[in-house]
Amino acid sequence: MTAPQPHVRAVLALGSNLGEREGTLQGAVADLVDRPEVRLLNVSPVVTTKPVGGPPGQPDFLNMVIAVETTLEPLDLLAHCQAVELAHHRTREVRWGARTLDVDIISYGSVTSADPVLTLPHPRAAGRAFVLYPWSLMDPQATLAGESVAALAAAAPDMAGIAHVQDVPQGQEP
Ligand code: A4P
Ligand code: MG
Repeated sequence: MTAPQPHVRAVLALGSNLGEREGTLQGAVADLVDRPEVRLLNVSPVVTTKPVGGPPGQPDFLNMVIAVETTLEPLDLLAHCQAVELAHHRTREVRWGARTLDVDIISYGSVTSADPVLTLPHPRAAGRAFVLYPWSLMDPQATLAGESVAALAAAAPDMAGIAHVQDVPQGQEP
């Protein structure tokens, strides 16, 4: 008999700037929680954001974050996120280039890792309004490495590129 795995709260960030972006995000959220080891806790609004980095002239992104409770180990959760990316026709050609779907693990409990395969918390999240702002709307009290997510969002250089907030694609509760 195997011991029950602890449930860990993780925050995932989703982005899309190619194809049917809103439908992709909705489908990806459904796929991410379509297994017993991953339970949806909370969903942010969808925000429209100007691309940060990457080739010039790429389309605007839709970005959002979700909170999940999971019994998956960190690397298994990463593999699951990458499988969902693939299911939505993600290809990896240009770093920071246009993509139908990007799913990043922003935090996994209080785990820290410097491993380039899975760096925790996500090494660039603390400076990116396209992650921090929807996260702060979902959870105004959220912290990242001890700092207020809302305050980090307000200070992030790309905050001015957030155009508007769209309707929440589904209910706040699963
Ligand atoms: N990896 C390491 N740590 C993590 C983590 N915490 N979560 C590794 C997910 N992956 C992590 O990622 C490259 C490698 O990072 C993976 O193999 C994984 O083992 P990728 O998704 O294949 O490639 P990428 O996303 O193009 O590269 P990168 O460096 O992760 O890009 P970012 O930092 O995710 O940035 N602008 C707007 N407005 N909105 C966006 O969503 N996204 C990016 C991508 C850039 N600009 C953007 C947006
Ligand atoms: Mg990524």
